[in-house]
Amino acid sequence: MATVPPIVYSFRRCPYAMRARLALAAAGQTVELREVILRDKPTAMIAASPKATVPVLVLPDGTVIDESLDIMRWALDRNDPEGWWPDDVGLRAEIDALIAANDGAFKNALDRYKYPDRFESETIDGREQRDVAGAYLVSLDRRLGDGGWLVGGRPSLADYAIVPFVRQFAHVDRSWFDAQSWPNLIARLDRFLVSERFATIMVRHKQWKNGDPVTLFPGPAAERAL
Ligand SMILES: N[C@@H](CCC(=O)N[C@@H](CS)C(=O)NCC(=O)O)C(=O)O
Repeated sequence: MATVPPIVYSFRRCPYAMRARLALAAAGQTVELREVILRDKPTAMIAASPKATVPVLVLPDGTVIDESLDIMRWALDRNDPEGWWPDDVGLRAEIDALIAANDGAFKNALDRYKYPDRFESETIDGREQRDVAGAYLVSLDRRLGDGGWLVGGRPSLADYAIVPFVRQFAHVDRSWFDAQSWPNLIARLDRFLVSERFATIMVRHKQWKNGDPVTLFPGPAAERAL
């Protein structure tokens, strides 16, 4: 009997949804992908998770996981063939600290650098925010100098939880980003952008509507070609 896959409400360009799809792909976890347009969220998604942010994972037993990092951890707990979550407690602590800094101060500055108009109650100096975010990126660059990965000299949860946000930052002004002295970070981002994994998670899907046929993610290999 065919098993029903978990459902993921996702938005292609959302860095939180991207990191969840990265972990699902690494884990080889097939899900039903429902592409969301943020200004027109499906009722079924809001019913599952009233806070109404993407990504949202709904398991066949009705369990809802609506934080991107929790979805990554859920996928890796089930299957972690690339060893993204190491056994070493010290490495785990480093990974957690890097992600916390990304999701906290870095994302805060990134939003203000990228969308200064959205923060009407604050006086935003875009350059100042860019520099706050830049200090974190310099620290990432130093870490990447040691073999191209953030923690322990090999791919980990940290790399894939963070790189979608580095991409978002870089795309605000790619020529400025490329002119900075963070060569390891630029190289890391470029390797990610040409990777098969990135192509897998960035396949375009039309907005999901109730009653649509099921779209499975990751899809067939041919569909992933850029
Ligand atoms: N802490 C959440 C944040 C998710 C989040 O903020 N996603 C954005 C899109 S990138 C969102 O859904 N915003 C709601 C909206 O714009 O209506 C997570 O890690 O999953």
